[in-house]
Amino acid sequence: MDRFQSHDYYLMDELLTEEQILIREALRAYLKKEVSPIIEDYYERAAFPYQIIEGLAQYGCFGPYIPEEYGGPGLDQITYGILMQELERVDSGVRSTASVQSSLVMYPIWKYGTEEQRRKYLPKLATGEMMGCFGLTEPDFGSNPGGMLSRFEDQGDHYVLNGSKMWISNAPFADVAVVWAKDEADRIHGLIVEKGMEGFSAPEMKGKHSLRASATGELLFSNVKVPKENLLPGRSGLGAPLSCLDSARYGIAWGAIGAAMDCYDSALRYSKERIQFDKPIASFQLIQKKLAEMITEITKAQLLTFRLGQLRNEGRATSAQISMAKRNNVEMALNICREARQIHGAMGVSNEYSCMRHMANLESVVTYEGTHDIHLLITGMDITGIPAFQ
Ligand code: TGC
Ligand code: FAD
Repeated sequence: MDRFQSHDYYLMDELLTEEQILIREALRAYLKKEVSPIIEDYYERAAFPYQIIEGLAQYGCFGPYIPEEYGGPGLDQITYGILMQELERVDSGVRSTASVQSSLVMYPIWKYGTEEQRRKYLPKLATGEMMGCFGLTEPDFGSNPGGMLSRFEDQGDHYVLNGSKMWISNAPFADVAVVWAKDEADRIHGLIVEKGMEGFSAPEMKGKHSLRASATGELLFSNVKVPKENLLPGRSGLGAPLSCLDSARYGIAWGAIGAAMDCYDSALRYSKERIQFDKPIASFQLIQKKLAEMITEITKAQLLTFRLGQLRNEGRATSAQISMAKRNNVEMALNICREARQIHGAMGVSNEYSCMRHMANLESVVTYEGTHDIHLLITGMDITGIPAFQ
């Protein structure tokens, strides 16, 4: 049973609107009823729970900030963050599916697509009738996507795409892939590749110890004919995919707090119930130190992220500010999962509690969307003006 209770130490809810709280409570109730009871089983079987797609769409998790004219709910950035936090409180893989659909598929089509592309894809992506994935990473180019080898050539009335991507969330079941590849002039562009195009396949990658309830795959392109109308014309260069990452990384900054809150809540409850040496373990100073530090770190992350949300709403958040929040919050969440796992003793390694699953999931989150160290270097570059990537 999902016994989660929210902890709001600095009364952050007072900063939210009534609508934001209603949206959060509705999603939380849905997740507690339909997703929490099944997530451990899907995680163990390394299967994606397709049946939740409809519910996630219904509660606004696919493209929360996409305007209503394109089928989205037209919500603000703080509500988008709150939704990601609720999803990741249950499982980072569930949040991943929504992050990719929203920020890495709908966002580039909305921002850089033609009006025809927006009308063709966005409404179906918002309802989950169509699912998408985002192909940037290649076998030899992860942190350095600018070196990518995937290419497309102009063949008159269409393009021909060749190359491969790996570690792509949602790839095995995606109907559309937003794929980043270079043209003959070495300039990076986004292309919308559809399932069923000849020469395109998306085999599943198996054997993950992390994010097991999320499907990950490769994208393989062998002379794939892509219609010219599938190019995203609005922006080219590495800045185009990186700007989509800004939106997804912002969602992760909120999401990671959700995983941390779940672990803290579980550890607090367990420590009051578990008796050792004739006392609840919560009465020992060492346990209190862990719990006190956890709620302090969660509260700091909540404040950082709320302010970032205000800046995003005003269009003033910088990429470097987003990097700082993603890096800080994911590390904070990982540390809290580890401490919470210890408070649960041996029970912490069992699937009766969520700490170990959250911890394993966050090992992917700390690497994808820019590794922990890449985000540190982004902050370093921002404050010194000197890039130290190479
Ligand atoms: P650099 O020369 O610094 O920049 C190239 C151009 O991009 C611009 N730019 C950005 N634009 C928008 N947003 C950002 N965040 C931007 N960062 C840079 C920059 O101004 C420049 O523009 P221009 O006009 O001068 O050309 O590029 P670099 O090659 O030195 O690389 C910089 C670095 C290392 C920071 C960047 O490559 C990077 O962020 N690497 C990490 C790669 C990454 O995050 N991959 C994520 C793949 S997708 C994923 O993981 C999804 S997981 C999904 C899930 O399941 O949730
Ligand atoms: P590398 O870039 O090879 O890095 C290896 C190590 O070297 C890291 O510790 C890194 O910090 C360090 N390093 C690299 N360069 C430097 C440097 N200049 N200075 C100091 N240290 C450095 N990608 C997508 O495109 N779409 C997706 O949907 C997607 N989903 C993913 C899902 C999962 C579960 C995972 C695990 C990954 C996913 N990724 C996706 C890929 C992810 O973005 C990459 O794994 C990530 O960007 C890091 O690339 P890499 O794994 O090749 O590591």
